[in-house]
Amino acid sequence: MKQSVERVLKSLASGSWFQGSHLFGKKTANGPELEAGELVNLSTVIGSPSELDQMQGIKFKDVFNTWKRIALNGNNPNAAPEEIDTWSFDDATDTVHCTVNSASTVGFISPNAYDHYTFEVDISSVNGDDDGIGLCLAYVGEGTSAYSLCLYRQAGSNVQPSASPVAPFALVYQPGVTGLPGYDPTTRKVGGVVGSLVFPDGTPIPAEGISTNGLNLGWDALGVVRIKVVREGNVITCQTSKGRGDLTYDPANKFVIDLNSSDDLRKFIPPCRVGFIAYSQPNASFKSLLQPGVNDQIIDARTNSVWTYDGANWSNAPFTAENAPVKEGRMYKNAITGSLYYVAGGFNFIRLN
Ligand SMILES: [Ca+2]
Ligand SMILES: [Ca+2]
Repeated sequence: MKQSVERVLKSLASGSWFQGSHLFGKKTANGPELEAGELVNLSTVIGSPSELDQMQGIKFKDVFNTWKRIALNGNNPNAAPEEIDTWSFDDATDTVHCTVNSASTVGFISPNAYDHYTFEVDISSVNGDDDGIGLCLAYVGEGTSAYSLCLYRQAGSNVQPSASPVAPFALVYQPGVTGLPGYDPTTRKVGGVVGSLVFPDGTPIPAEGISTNGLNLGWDALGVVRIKVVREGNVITCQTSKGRGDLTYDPANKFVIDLNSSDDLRKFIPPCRVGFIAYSQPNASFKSLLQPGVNDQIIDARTNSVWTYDGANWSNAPFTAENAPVKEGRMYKNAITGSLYYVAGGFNFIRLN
């Protein structure tokens, strides 16, 4: 027996087992074999409509009630204390709206930190102002001092925590320092594009950026704008749609930054908190399509199927024994919903918690 176990262990592929591994039976054409694996695996498994809902999108009820509030200027996340709570929440539509024409960058910062994510959000405001709505892509610091990388989508004004002219789609480093390679100390900008973007009235934005405020209509005319951010370790890719009914991504309106390109940006290389922001834009609101911390494939234990997202819609397809995303005889925990499943023979999901 001892010899056969040793033979099995030696036959396992190098790197396939480690301290704490379990051995599991495996049925093959040549008869039974053993393979190593973890007793409990992290998974996107869901078992109810509300859990599916939870996995498919950020709940703004949670954002409103539990995420950190900021009224950011420079390195001070509480620079305008009177603007910290300037958000309303609508339970029926699960949306938040900015209630003021803020002087600081107001918003919400996530409790969790990420270094690999896809963040895709529809931003909008029914208000006629033309200022900034966006995302915080990385937030480092606690209490009274923070470093941040905030992505601003500007409808048509030169108002943003930077100097005029501003790019209509720009990543801004705060508090900012001089001497950062690729960093403009006047505008605090570390990346951004003008590309083929237009003012809310359809006028092309000049190549040098926006140097006016209030001349070309506002967010109520621009409508819904889609933003997609993909962070793969050090590299962050940002894309935006044009607005005015166009939700597609023109490659002209994309930029990439590498956090490993300077000492100042390297502070954001560890997993960082993210968030939703607005700058001087009343009624700013968000709809999250894909969010950090969630895989784009969700396993449905009710129907032995998987949900996948194509960039616009979720679709559902059954899995078979051949392409199953789980293995029989293993346990799967969903860290977001807290559920725990044991997958018995025949891919029978048994809920333990
Ligand atoms: Ca304005
Ligand atoms: Ca404003």
